[in-house]
Amino acid sequence: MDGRDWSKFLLPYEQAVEELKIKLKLLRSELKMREEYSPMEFVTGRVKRISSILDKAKRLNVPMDQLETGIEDIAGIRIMCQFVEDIERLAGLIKQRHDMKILYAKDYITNKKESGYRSYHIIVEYPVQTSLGMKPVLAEIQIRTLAMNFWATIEHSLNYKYRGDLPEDVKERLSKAAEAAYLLDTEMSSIREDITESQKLFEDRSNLVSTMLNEIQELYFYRRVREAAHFQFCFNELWEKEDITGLKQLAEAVQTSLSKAKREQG
Ligand code: 0O2
Ligand code: 0O2
Repeated sequence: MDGRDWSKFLLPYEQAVEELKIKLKLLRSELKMREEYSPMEFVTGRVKRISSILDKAKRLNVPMDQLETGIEDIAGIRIMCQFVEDIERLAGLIKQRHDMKILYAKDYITNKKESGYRSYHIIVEYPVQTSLGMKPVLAEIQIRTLAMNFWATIEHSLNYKYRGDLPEDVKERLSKAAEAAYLLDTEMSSIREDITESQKLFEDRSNLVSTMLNEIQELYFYRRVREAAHFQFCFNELWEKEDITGLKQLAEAVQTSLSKAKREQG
């Protein structure tokens, strides 16, 4: 092994992880405030342990003097999302930032790994400001759903336990669990669509009601008192019965009547 000072070597990576964590957590708060929903559940980060760096360098044949370019995840950030759709949104937001340079992305969601691993990785070059000047370091940002994270965490621990040599039956069970995690994500996405759909229906219904009630008021303004009173009566009845189709038809009738009144007036 070379005689490098590991603490000094890892310092800029530690700084990169801390800064990236803060920046992404701030993005999370900003989105929550602006949109009342954040596509980000939580953010974690770590600097790879020295033993893992050495293991990986050996596995990938990276010479010791090329660790900085040969190992891309010495600084690692992980963003967890609720829904698969959030991943694309976040990746887009990260790719348009100017405080890091996007090198490339690995989409293990469209192309899951043989192990069953799914996640979206973005490799970035992040400029760390040190006392010796600016130092660019590589960092890996992993974006995944909570289900993907659950699976990956368990699989990672099992691999550690069996030192990367998983018995066939464990592999098979992990593969089934990966399938279950995928189905869970799909199911949650469809529930999400239902939620969005019902929010939209609620919004449409609210708009329909407020527009119609304003138009009935306007009819009074045009002295169509009897008509307006009739529409108001129909509205009360349909509202009571929660008859949305009836309300839509009534809204059309109110609108026609109001247009006619406006035309006749002037
Ligand atoms: P909050 O508001 O508690 O969620 P730091 O002290 O900032 O250097 P940090 O960020 O605390 O380090 O440590 P780490 O390990 O990078 O990130 C842990 C963060 O992930 C913590 O959030 C945990 O609460 C959060 N976390 C871990 N597992 C889960 C989980 O299963 N669900 C949720 N919702 N959050 C989890 P923070 O940053 O302390 O903030
Ligand atoms: P850590 O820090 O222990 O998580 P490789 O494919 O490993 O030869 P590369 O090019 O870095 O090398 O690959 P990749 O696939 O982009 O992997 C980088 C990281 O993604 C890994 O880091 C894991 O965190 C995660 N990952 C990739 N494949 C799997 C998998 O099958 N299961 C799990 N649980 N995680 C995976 P490290 O180096 O393993 O380190």
